[in-house]
Amino acid sequence: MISDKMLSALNEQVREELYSAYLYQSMSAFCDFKGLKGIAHWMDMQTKEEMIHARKFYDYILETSGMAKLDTIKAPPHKFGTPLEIFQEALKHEEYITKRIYDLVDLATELKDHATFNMLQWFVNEQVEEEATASEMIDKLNLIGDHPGAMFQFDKELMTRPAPVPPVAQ
Ligand code: OFO
Repeated sequence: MISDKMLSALNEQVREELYSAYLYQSMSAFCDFKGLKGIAHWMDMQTKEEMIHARKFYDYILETSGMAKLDTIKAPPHKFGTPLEIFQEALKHEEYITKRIYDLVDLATELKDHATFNMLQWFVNEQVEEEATASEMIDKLNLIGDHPGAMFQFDKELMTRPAPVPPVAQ
């Protein structure tokens, strides 16, 4: 049985992950509108990945006999800047999520909740990957600069991102 304090923090994280999905979907819509179909597709796949994150927390709450409480999700921004600025915003968001995951790990440690601590290790590793991916895109876009041909190629490459595969239940 999970403590009320941990349960409430995990429910809050479900909402944060759903907001992440909402944010990336909004970035996708903006990029699609601007004709950047590859980045739009990449953001679409990222949205699916965030839904998997939300589901993983949700399933864990149910598994521990907790009550999953879905709360209001705030509206994401609808206008973004250049592709470089979009990925910079994505990185900033991922750094925020990493901090939240670390806070959850700290709480699990404080409460001696070993099961939740173990579950969270998947997210600790996942956040390393999430930040690295956004950083890699920023590096590429810095190299591209305002070269339209290179941007066209970059956008085309992002079209190849496959759909994420949900992790096997632990
Ligand atoms: Fe992007 O990692 Fe979840 O929120």
